[in-house]
Amino acid sequence: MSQSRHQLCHYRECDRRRLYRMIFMATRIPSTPKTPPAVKPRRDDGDAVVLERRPQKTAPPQMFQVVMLNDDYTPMEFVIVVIQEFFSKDRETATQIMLKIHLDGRGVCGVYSRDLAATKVNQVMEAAHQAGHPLQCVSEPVE
Ligand code: TYC
Repeated sequence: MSQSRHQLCHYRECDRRRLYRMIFMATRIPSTPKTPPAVKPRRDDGDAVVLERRPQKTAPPQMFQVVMLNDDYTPMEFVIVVIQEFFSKDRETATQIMLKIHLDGRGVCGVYSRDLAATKVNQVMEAAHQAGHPLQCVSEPVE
């Protein structure tokens, strides 16, 4: 092989290797970047500690149950109608609640926000008063 022909072969070989290397580099799956370590509270000068701010969690509002009380005089039918009207219950549910109150002395008619529970109590007491019945009902915070 002549000198120039030998050199040409050498260049071709070099080119081929470079090409293979380029293909190898171009098709390589890139390594995933490492996530930075979690930031710890810094202790810089003396006792000073820098705390991270956390999103504040708001407690759900306190709910109130409207409890109706039993008495010996208010007619059962009146109580059923009141529960249907002011607590949006169907007749069957209202009857079950009335019977529970009659047997246990008290029963929950519904659970509401503080203001709505107070309104329900006023509506029931007003309706009972208008009809001349001693029906009582109260609102109390749910545990
Ligand atoms: N105890 C009443 C009666 O026998 C009926 C009644 C039920 C009254 C529920 C009040 O909240 C009440 N007529």
